[in-house]
Amino acid sequence: MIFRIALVLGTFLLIAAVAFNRPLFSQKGPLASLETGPASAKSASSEPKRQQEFGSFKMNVKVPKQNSVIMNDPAIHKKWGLQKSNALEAWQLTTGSRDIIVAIVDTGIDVNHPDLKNNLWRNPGESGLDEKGNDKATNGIDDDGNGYVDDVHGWNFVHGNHNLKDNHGHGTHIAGIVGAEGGNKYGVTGVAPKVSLMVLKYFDPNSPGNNLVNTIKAFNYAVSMNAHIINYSGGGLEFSKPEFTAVKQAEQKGILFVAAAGNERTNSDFNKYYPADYDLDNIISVTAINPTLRVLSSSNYGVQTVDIAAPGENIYSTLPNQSFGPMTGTSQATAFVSGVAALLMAHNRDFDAKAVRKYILRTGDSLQWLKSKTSTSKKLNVYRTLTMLDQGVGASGVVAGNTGSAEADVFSSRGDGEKNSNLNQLGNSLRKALKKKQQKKSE
Ligand SMILES: [Ca+2]
Ligand SMILES: [Ca+2]
Ligand SMILES: [Ca+2]
Repeated sequence: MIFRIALVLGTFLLIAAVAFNRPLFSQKGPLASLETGPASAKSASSEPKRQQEFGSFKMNVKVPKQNSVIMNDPAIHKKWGLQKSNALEAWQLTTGSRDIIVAIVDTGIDVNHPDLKNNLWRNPGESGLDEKGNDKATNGIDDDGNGYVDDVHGWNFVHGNHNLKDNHGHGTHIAGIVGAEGGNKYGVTGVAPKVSLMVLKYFDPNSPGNNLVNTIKAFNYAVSMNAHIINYSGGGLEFSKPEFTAVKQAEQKGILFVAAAGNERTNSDFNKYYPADYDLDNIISVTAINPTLRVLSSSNYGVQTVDIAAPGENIYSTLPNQSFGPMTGTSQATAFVSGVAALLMAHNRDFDAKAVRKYILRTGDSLQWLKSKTSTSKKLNVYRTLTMLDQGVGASGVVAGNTGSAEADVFSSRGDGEKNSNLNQLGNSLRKALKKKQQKKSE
């Protein structure tokens, strides 16, 4: 039996290691993860600490002036990852759309969290009133006939019901990075401030089962219910044919699959990690960087297998019971990329997985030291990804490709970057390819 467990660092690893004796963790041991710093230990600690974390930021609300016109969420300044990915500039172009569905395959989500509840996916077939005037979401009937009763926000594949409660915290944290509601004067904001989060619970720390089976069911659900993006931060060392098939079905439907590279601190080119390392065109494998843009020592890497780096250390996001706190790992980095993909798809509705993947991977910031860690040598840059689409003048009036000036106003976080002329060339070629595709479609 193969298990799949969410990749969270900190206390959870201890629990997982004790509870499952899973080869994945026993090989490297939980200590490796705890070494990544106090952030992870703090994040997964007891509830009061989380509340304290939330309280302290409430007393010290400082919203950078430049951001206030776009986002007014008080803790936004805690999110270094947003700054270093140039998300704030990107939001001048788009803040996302509720039409874009991101499936969060994880430990569930606190569906009552004030910073998440308005961005939850709503299954149209389980919404509204039935013939008797009862709410389809709670009438105990499988109104859309998809085999799941009252699956209005998603499904719990561990227990086979619609209770999406996150009794761990990981899933809620990931959901907030992807799409905590932006501009609601509360808490944080996700990379995609507006989005639809589909909640697919495959793992419950209190109910160990065959998590790979649950994983595959969740992927199949996301595919059949037309998610645009699947975010998955679990994984294992064993190739699984049925899992591969499920991700391939997503590929065939143009669904992007964003996968954590893993926290095994190994080279994935030699020690494969799945599903991140399946050879499919819709997968983006993500490793994690810290605020100085270095890959975490706990993160997997590989010049053939790992695609891009994104913020993953001490990431501040939503936690169950209306709380907030930091967590660390490639899970967090993965959620950043899913959020960017959601923005991109909202910005250009014709984009499928392949196009989104191409844009994200080509428009990141090149960093010398990522050459030995990723296939692209790049870290995520949300703004550049979006401005490549708007070659010319974007909604904000900023000339695309020339992102330097806009960034300098708020953050000076670019890497050594590519020359703008290269960016322009790339933009032209990508746009041509897109045009061709659109013409083909309309023929
Ligand atoms: Ca249903
Ligand atoms: Ca129903
Ligand atoms: Ca918010």
